[in-house]
Amino acid sequence: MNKLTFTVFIILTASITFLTGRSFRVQQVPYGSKYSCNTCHTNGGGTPRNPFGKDVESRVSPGGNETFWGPDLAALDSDGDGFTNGEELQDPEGNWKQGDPDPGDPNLVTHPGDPDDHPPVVSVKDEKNFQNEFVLFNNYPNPFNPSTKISFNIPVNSHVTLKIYNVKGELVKTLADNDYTPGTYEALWNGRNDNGVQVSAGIYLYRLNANSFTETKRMVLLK
Ligand SMILES: [Ca+2]
Ligand SMILES: [Ca+2]
Repeated sequence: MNKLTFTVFIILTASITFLTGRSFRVQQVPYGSKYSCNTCHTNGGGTPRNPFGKDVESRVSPGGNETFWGPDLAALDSDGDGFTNGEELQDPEGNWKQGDPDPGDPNLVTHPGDPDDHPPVVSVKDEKNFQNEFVLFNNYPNPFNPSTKISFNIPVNSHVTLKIYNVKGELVKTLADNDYTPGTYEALWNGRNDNGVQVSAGIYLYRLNANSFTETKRMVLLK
């Protein structure tokens, strides 16, 4: 084999390895094709693997035919933002299988490899809890670590703010500041402030303002 043939052989081998390596991985996580390697890499294909990409990579065996996605990978919080990989990819239980339609709402899909990107306030169909009045529900779980869910109900179109304060009354995090149609909504708080910094353990207050309705409740972030 002369030098040129050898060089072409190496390039071809590397390309095939690269392409197959990328494609089989992204097809085995929900929304893999939509976001391609952006769910596995810090800044798109070719850049270093992010924490989620490393967790996926740890499941690669020779041949790469194993199923990556499942309840155990969905239950991990690879990027440490307080939301599980399943919550970020709209498949909390990790039930999605290769070949299924992508789960959940594409607009709500967030990035399991990026601690600054996580699920926003979502509308939840909750016939049992829906009431024809403003309600701020107790957060769950409480006490909590690392994350908790805060739900509210609004009976009419409302401008809603949902904010978290420390016991000194200082604003820690704005979870919602938007117009919402009647319904029940759920926000997740991951114990980080508006700058993405993990806050210390202790008592926090969450306040809902919706039109003229205001209510404040307490919750406890554990160490
Ligand atoms: Ca996460
Ligand atoms: Ca994330």
